[in-house]
Parts: sequence; structure tokens; C-alpha cells
Amino acid sequence: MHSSNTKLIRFNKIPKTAFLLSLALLTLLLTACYPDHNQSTFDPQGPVALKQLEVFWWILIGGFIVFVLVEAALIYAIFKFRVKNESDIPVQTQGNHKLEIIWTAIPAVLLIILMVPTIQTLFYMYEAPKTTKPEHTLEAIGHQWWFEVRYPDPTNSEKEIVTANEVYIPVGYPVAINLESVDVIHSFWVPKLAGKTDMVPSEGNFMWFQADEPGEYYGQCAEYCGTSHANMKFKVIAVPEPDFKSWLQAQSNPALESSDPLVQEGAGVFKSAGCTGCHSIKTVVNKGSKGRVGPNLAHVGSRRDLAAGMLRNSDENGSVNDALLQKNLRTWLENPAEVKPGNLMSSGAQVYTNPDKKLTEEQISQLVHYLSSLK
Ligand code: HEC
Ligand SMILES: [Cu+2]
Repeated sequence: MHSSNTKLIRFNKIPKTAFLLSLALLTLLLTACYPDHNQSTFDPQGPVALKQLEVFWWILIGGFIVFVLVEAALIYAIFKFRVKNESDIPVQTQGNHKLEIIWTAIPAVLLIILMVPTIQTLFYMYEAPKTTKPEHTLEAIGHQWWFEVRYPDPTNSEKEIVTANEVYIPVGYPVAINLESVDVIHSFWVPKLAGKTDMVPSEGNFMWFQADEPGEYYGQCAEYCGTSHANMKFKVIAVPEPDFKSWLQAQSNPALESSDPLVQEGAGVFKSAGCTGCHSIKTVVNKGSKGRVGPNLAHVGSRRDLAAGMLRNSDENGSVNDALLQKNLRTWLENPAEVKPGNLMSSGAQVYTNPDKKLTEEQISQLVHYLSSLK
């Protein structure tokens, strides 16, 4: 008697704690899904993300109905067929063709129903709309741990314009993106515009999306690719088409080096310290040519972020803040490994691997001046 009493008390306590705990967990989960989040899939801003969200809802609601029906049947069976008194043995059933056919047929029908929107969406994603303009076809190339982006050169079909970590697109137009990788598998993901698509080395891949509103959309590598995978971010910046064209025009120009003496000295250090081994400051290259190890720096001073989203150079409205940019460049050049563990600049550039070649304070200042002037 006594022991069953204590059991009762314990059982009473567990559900309360469990209930409170699961409530707390649920709250956490729900706040993570809040559409205002920069990387929420619940706030689609273009047709592809919207279609994908619809499939999600179909599957979730379908799954929920199945869950309720199965649980109801389970609870019904537990109560209906449980032992009523100790001496009673419930009816023992072995095999029931009718039941088995029913519980095979219902899931099959449900799966067929869910298959319709799923396959429709797969076809929808598979090819960009026929109206997609060739000049809106870009290439995104995964590198450990940043993204190279290439655009067709409007003035020469044999050439491409190279940039990094910022994907400018014309708002309201479908944009086709050929995906590639130079090393391991990465995945290109802009939650508000489209689901993730793997970037497979030498196999390539394809996706398209469209942004319905101008703005900044956060992207992220979504396939584990090594040490700094979590630090491999990018931004899609959707602007009106004329602005897109003028941005591209500006990108096609090589780095503009001012005659400011500090900038000139910085340009000298850039060459003598081996930076040109991995970074180019010319953006127009032959179509399909191999990229450099590091991001193109011709217009690094106009980028909203540094090192694939690790250091923010821009104010709330998206315009680059020069003081911030200079501070970030300094932080990066002083010790890139602290900003981004494992990055291939720290491990590959002599100025970090060879203590004798370490950049001096003066050289860093000159480089900061030079790089921040590259608009
Ligand atoms: C061994 C190749 C290598 C060398 C040499 C090298 N870098 Fe880099 N650099 C990289 C890589 C790779 C990245 C991208 C790091 C990341 O985001 O993961 C990078 C990133 C950068 C960035 C940030 C660019 C952006 O768009 O976010 C700057 C600025 C930069 N390097 C400047 C320099 C300077 C200045 C030197 C010379 C002192 C130099 N680098 C030498 C490989 C190199
Ligand atoms: Cu990754």
C-alpha cells in the first residue's frame, strides 16, 4: 500500500515538470521560426520560396492529420481492450486482412496526394522561367569559406565579371544561378528566396529565384564544409534593374587607385607582401577561367561585409561606413584567424606563416588605406 502511494506522488510530479519543460522548449522553437528572422523560411519574398513553403505546409498538415488519427486509434485501443480484471485475458488476434489492407491503403493514398504538389514544385524549381534574360544568369562558386560570384559581361560574351560574397540581382526578375565548387560540397541557401541547393565540385548544379521586393537577403552555406562552415555567409542584394546594370558596369572596372600617397604605398605593399598571389584586382576574366584562391578585391571597399559576412562594414541602411570598413580591414589583416578560424589566408599567406615576413603596423595602415579606397 505504502509503496504504491509514493509511486502516485512521483507520477504526479513528472507530468508537471515535463509539461513546463516542453512548454519552454516549444517557446524556444517557435521564436526560432519567427518570420522576422533574417533567415526564416516562413517569410518567403519570392515565388520559389513561396512554392516551397506551400509544400512544407501540405506535408506538415498531412502529417498532423495522420498523427491525430493514429494517436486517436492508439488511445482508443489502449482503453477499449485493456485488462478489466486480473483473471481476464483479452481476445488474442493474429492477422486481420481487412485491417491490414486499410492501413496500407490509407498511407498510400495520402502519399500520392502529397506527391502532387511536391513533384509540381520540383519541376517548377528545376528550370528557370522561359522569360529569364541571359544577362540575369549568374554563377556562384563555393570556396572554403566564401562565395565567388560571376556575371556575364554585357559588352563581351567571352568575358565574365568576378566579385565575391555579394549577389546583386534585379528585383522582380527571375535570376538563374549555375552553382559550382572548387573544393568540397557547399550548399547555396537564401532562406527568404529559395531552399538550399548543393554546389557540387565539377558536377555543378542549378537553381533560380526571384526577389519580389528590393532589399537585403541573408544567405548561408548549408552543407558542412569544414572548420569555418558556419562562418560562410553572403548577401543577396535586390535592386531595381537600372541600378543593377550600373552596379555591374562599376564592377567591371578594375581597381581605381587614387594618387593619395598612403594609398600608393598600400598598393606597393599589396604587391610586395604577396597578396596578389591569391587576390586579383582586375574583375573581367575569360569565361570559365579558374578563379583565384581569395576573393577579388577590386571593389572590396564597396562591400557591405568582409570575409563572407564575418565583419559588417555597412550601416543599417546598407551603405558602407568608411570608419567601420577601415576598422574591419585592420582587424582582418592583423589576425584573420581570430576573425575566422581555419581561413585559408592565415594558413597560406607568408605574412602570417613566416614570422620574419609579418606585416608591420605601418604596412597594415597602408594596406587599410589602399583597400578601403577600392570602391
Ligand atoms: C594564400 C592565399 C592568400 C594570400 C597570400 C592573401 N590572402 Fe587575403 N584572402 C584569402 C582567402 C582565402 C580569403 C577569404 C577568407 C574567407 O572569407 O574565408 C581572403 C580574404 C581577404 C580579404 C577579405 C575580402 C572579402 O571580400 O571579404 C581581404 C581584405 C584580404 N584577404 C586581403 C589580403 C591582403 C592585404 C593580403 C596580403 C597581405 C592577402 N589578403 C593575402 C587568401 C589569401
Ligand atoms: Cu559550408
